[in-house]
Amino acid sequence: MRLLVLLSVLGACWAQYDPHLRNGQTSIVHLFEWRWDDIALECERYLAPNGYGGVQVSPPHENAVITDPFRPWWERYQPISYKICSRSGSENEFREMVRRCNNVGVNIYVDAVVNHMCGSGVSAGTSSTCGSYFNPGNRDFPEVPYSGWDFNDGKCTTWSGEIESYQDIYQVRDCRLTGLLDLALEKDYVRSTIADYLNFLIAIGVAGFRIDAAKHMWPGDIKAFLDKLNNLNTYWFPEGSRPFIYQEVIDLGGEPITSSEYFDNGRVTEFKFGAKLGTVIRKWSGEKMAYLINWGEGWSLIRSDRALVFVDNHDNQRGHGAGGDSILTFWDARLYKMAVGFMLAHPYGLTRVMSSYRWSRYFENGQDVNDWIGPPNDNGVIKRVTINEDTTCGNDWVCEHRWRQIRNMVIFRNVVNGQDFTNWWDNGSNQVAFGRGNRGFIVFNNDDWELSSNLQTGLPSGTYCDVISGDKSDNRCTGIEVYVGSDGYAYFSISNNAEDPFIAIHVDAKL
Ligand code: QV4
Ligand code: CA
Repeated sequence: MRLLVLLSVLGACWAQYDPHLRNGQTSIVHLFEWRWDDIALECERYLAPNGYGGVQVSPPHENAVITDPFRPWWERYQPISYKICSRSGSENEFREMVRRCNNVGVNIYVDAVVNHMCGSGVSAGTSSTCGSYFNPGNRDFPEVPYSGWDFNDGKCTTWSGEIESYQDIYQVRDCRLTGLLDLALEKDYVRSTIADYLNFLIAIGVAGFRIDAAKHMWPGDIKAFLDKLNNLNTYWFPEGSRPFIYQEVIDLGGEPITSSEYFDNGRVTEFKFGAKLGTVIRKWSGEKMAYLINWGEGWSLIRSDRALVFVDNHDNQRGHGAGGDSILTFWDARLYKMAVGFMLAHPYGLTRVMSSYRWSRYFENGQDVNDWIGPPNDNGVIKRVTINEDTTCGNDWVCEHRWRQIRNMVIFRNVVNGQDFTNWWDNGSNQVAFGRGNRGFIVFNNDDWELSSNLQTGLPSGTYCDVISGDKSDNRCTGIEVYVGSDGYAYFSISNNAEDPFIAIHVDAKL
């Protein structure tokens, strides 16, 4: 009996850190701005068959409709009610998406925007994705309802009412982030209203939440509404499953607010991951891949079991939020695939793959003035995700998650799940290799000359298909073949001019 109690306590203490991935999946994908009907299709036709464990969806609540500039992606971060009604679809379409994705073992995580409502400068009226009336001027959001009592106006100490310094922890929490009306989360009414919204989503079947702008809420206030959340829907999840929580906290150091303040609530986004890895892969500031031998906590990243990691996200791929110029994105495709490959092969953190849309960047003084451009659309209606013959996406959807190199590394991570980081090798520069126990091995050449080495892979002998240059199909390799001898050694030759200068092999891609 004592053991059962211990196990149940252990289970509980893992609760909010556990994404509830099923069938051994290890990654989630952010289908940024996708419509609910397209996500349902993608779960069934692509994500489940290729080992993706879940989808982070764009905010599903009703938001302000911004027409100047025309329908920017960021209008969705300006809630005006918690009705499930947005450019991605209606409540019924949202329900259908959750049902179909859950039924094929792909979880849905909702981007919860609960620190604020819309911008203080937005005009009153019914210009909203569901036509609800709202009046920011007098803090009137009747569809929730929220009124003046529910905002932080009186509490903020800056004359502008906005955050003016990130060195002041009170401003960061109690003032408006870029003019967004800041909710009074110390009030039980506000906490309960937020919990009602999230519980509504939990009842539908979602598996957890990204907590937007978590840095702008007191950790204790977040805990207060999380404690009001129900367990997950037992139609899909085991009895007693707690919602998975990952909080958006940008902590690159240098500010009084730190990620660890939020660890009790759940995982935290680790923005240092993409910023530092981008610097290494770009070989800036004297960084080189040989230094990655102690990647993870060794590079002062947060504890792996509290980290949600990514190479880029929807903000910093377009210069918003944090990470700066070192962030690699789909625009830097060759280096980006190496960075995502490294992220997925390395044991650190819970991994999130970004899936974007293309927009017409236009730089003035180094700044993309088109950073606001929203998803591909026909006069505001988000375009369907069309799938080409070669399995890529049309209609300007980038679908990084469908790139062979990335899709195959998501599978690689599943195959090596639980295996130790082993057999590190480097040439003292930018040629490195490492294994995951006896189930996978990866080699990178980011130097300006050929890699030609015999390396200890730790793998059983046999012929392996490189899953970067091709696939294993009908028991043959469509790309490079690698022969591992009985001593575990294999010869690797990687030209620095290769389309993708890295090779990855694993036991499920062995002939
Ligand atoms: C402007 C002025 C304000 C003025 C206000 C009046 O800047 O001074 O008071 O008008 O209304 C958009 C506009 C911004 C505008 C604001 C409010 O860009 O100019 O303010 O709306 O009208 C996204 C975008 C923001 C966008 C916001 C709301 O990045 O540009 O603001 O959505 O539409 C910090 C935080 C971090 C945050 C990151 C961007 O610590 O939490 O900044 N990241 C998350 C999301 C992000 C989102 C928000 C938070 C807000 O990932 O996408 O911001 O929900 O680092
Ligand atoms: Ca706040």
